[in-house]
Amino acid sequence: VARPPMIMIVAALGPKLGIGYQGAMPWRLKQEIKYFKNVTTNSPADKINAVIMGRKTWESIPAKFRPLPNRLNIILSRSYNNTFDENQGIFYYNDLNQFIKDLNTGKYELPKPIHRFFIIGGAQLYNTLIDQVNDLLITQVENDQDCKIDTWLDWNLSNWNQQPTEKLSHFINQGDTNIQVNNDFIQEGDFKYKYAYYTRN
Ligand code: FOL
Repeated sequence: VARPPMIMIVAALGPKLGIGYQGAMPWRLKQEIKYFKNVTTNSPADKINAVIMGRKTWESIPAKFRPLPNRLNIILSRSYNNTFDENQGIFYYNDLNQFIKDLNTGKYELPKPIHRFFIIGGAQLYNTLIDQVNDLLITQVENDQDCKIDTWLDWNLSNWNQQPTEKLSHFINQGDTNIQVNNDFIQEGDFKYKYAYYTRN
């Protein structure tokens, strides 16, 4: 039976739920972004994932990396008119639920059905859409030096549970990939981080 695609959040979070500084991320973590790429791309062979982002996050992605390849890209902004750029494979929508409705009513002929929706930021989207998801793929970033942050999330994670690493591994390795994860900190420059998986209780 066909199941509706799962919607989840993927984010890298610093101390006190800090996520940004001056319109960009407060850190540049090469291995971590590879993890992001793997996790958001990986799907069973007959399906494709979708990434959903706000307009400012889209603009923060280096031009040479966007649209994020091998994923459907959905950009949200109040000023968009719910259109699809077929050549680039980019959807411009002003409402995520309208996009899901248009998918369900067969408005678009997709190359493959959608496996998972990943909400990839930024702060505005994370804060408003957390109520619509049951799974969070969180990279918990700590910094040795003090790093500047001017954007924090307003999440209350008290009703969420961190899952064991085996569950994270099972969750992200759905296709034929074998993304290695464990509970250890990874060090990159001045930062260290670990990968986590939260679900609602
Ligand atoms: N979640 C996590 N865990 N880490 C992130 O870096 C992250 N970033 C965003 C949202 N959630 C995240 C939003 N910002 C790219 C750049 C910025 C960005 C998201 C993605 C990007 O260029 N990604 C490429 C890979 C680039 C590379 O190899 O350096 C991609 O194909 O995904």
